[in-house]
Amino acid sequence: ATGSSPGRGALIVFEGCDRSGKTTQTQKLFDCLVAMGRKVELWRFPERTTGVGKMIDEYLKSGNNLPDEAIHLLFSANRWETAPLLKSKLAAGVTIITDRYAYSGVAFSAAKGLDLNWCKSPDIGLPLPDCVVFCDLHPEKAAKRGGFGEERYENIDMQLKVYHQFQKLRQSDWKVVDASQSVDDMHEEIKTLALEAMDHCTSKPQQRSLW
Ligand code: 2DT
Repeated sequence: ATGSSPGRGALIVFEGCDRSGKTTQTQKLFDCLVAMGRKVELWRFPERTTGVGKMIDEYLKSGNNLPDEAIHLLFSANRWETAPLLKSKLAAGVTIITDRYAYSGVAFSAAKGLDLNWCKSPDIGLPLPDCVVFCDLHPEKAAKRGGFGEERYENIDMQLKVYHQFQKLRQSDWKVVDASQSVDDMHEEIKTLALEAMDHCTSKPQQRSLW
């Protein structure tokens, strides 16, 4: 035995507006890390398969009309219900890549007019990401990629407001990646960032929390 502990996994969060390539890039990063033999899982928020997640899914498909505050708290609860598993995976050395996290939670609700600090409060105490990759694509450009989908929020007015809120939330340590470049170039940039974050976790054993 080498005697060295494997260290904790990294929490790598992807954020950005719709059609900025988050889903493509999270999948590519996941496949690449698996091929490198790393312990890694691909997550997403909302996680629509849980009880809370099913309510969120219904809301997004406009099946129910909850007040903005109520749906905000459900999105947060959806993170909290999976947080124990998330924490234990990270502690066991599994790197978690996630397609959206609490920043989407705040950006979307604040875009609807809710107070930013109110929006942040229910997520206080969730695991702090080790790396936030912001897939930066202006919604006007995103719209040219073939239009938005059918779900609630998937329209240009909302996306512009969300983009603006993301700018407010953006912190100096965010990794802002130009999402107008090619899929492969973007992947190479992200791969480097992810590997750096994973290395860093060995020297930062303590998992910190939001915000
Ligand atoms: P997807 O299109 O990525 O499945 O997201 N959203 C997401 C919120 O309003 N609050 C949140 O906390 C999260 C995680 C963003 C579905 C939509 O849900 C929005 C788009």
